[in-house]
This record gives sequence, structure tokens and C-alpha cells, in this order.
Amino acid sequence: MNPVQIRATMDLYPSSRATLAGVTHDLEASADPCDSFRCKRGKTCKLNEDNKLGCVCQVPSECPASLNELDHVCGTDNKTYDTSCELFATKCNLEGSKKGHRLHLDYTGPCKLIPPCQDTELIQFPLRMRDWLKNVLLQLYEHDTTSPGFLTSKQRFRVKKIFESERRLHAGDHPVELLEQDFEKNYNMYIYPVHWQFAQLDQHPSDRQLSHSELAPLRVPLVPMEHCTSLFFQECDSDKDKQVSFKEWTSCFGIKEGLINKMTNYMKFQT
Ligand SMILES: [Ca+2]
Ligand SMILES: [Ca+2]
Repeated sequence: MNPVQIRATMDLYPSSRATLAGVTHDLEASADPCDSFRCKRGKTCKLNEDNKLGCVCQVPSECPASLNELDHVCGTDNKTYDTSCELFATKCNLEGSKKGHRLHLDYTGPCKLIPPCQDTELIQFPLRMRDWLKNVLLQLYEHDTTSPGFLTSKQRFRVKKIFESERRLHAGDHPVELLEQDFEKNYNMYIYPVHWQFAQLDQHPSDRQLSHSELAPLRVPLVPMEHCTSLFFQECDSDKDKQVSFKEWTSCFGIKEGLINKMTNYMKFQT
């Protein structure tokens, strides 16, 4: 993983939080009944003949236009959509058809040629990803010290231990060998970031399984930068049931199972 790209993606966390807060605020300020009526992606709220609110498929051409190239998304049909709204509206209008069933948001940005992931690259992927997750958490910790709200008190307590460790490997462009050595030497520092990321994603519902759509917030921005992303998560689902279980997730990242894998402990990572 290119460290510049890693840093760019790390910034997604605080910025997405800010955007979400903005949306909530806007909803509260408006009086249109449709604004507080939630429809799933691709649908829009509409008053029907009985004067009741309901959700109907959005017309793709009525989606707000993209502001810049960053709004474009690539669908699994290998077509570039102007915005994710346009993609999900298209999917909704194809509901019931095979084509609609297969259409998903593959990654952010316009479609491009993603080179195939080589075996050696796939082996290196979790090494860099683990280091990246650790750095994301440490960055959130630093943000949190200047403006609290990025981490809960429990999370802060756990990350503080990593942050204050004199042995920790600082963020940078490290060769794979060094990452490997550090993982062996400082194994304990990598457990929490891997568990934390799982709990962050496992929320719809929180059932110790990650579905395709739960993985999307992590996968979608990573795919255009990291060509092994899709294959990694595909392989991670070792029993091929289309869900990445907590056990599959930790084993993908080389985290051993143990007492820490018990449900009671797992709950701690969610708060
Ligand atoms: Ca889940
Ligand atoms: Ca599975």
C-alpha cells in the first residue's frame, strides 16, 4: 500500500463524520415531511394518492449532479456512474431483474483497469493493512486529544497504550520485511486495531458477520488504490457464505484465536 494513499484514506474517517453531522443538522432544520421520512438508497420519498408518505425508485436523471470527479463511482457492471445516487437509482429501477440483482457499487471514482492481484501481493496485503489500521486509530487518537469526540473513553484507553509505547513502529513507508518483524515483535499492538475495525463495520446488524454492504465503507474507497482489496476480502470469506465472520476476519489478519475472541470480550470493542 502506497503510504501517500494510506494517508489519504485515513482522512476519510474524520471527514465522513463531519459530513454525517451536517446531514443530520439539515434534516432537523427542514419542515418538509419527506425530509424526515427515510428511504433506502436508490429510493425517494413521495406522497401517494391517499396522502401517505412512501418510497419509490428515484429517477436516475433527477439525482443531484456530481460536484467533481470524486463523486463518480464504478459499478460492478464496469460502467461509470456520475454519482452513487445515480447508480442506486438505476439499480432500483432494475429491481426484480438479474441485472439489477448483480449491480453493486464496486469502488469510488471512474471505472479503470484494475491490474490482477498477484499471489505475492496478496500475501503482503494484510501486513500493510494491519499497519494502516493501527495508524488510522493512532491518528484518530491524536485528533481526539485536540477535539474530543473521535473515540469513546474505552477506545481512548486502549489506543493510549499503543500510542505511548516506545516500541511502536511510527507511520511511514516501511518495507514488508520490517512490517513482518514488527508484527512478530509487537503482536499485541495489532490485535485491537483489527478487532476495532471489525466492530466499526459490523453494525447493520451487529451480528459478528460482515455482509457485502457492511464491508463497503472500507472496501469501496480502497479498491481504486489497492488492487488486491477485492480479492483479499473474497478470500477472507473462507467458507464462501458471502459473509465475513469475526473468526474469518481475525484469521485473515493473522490474529490468533484465544480467550480474546469470546463474545464478552468482543462486546468491549464495540464501545
Ligand atoms: Ca453484521
Ligand atoms: Ca464466511
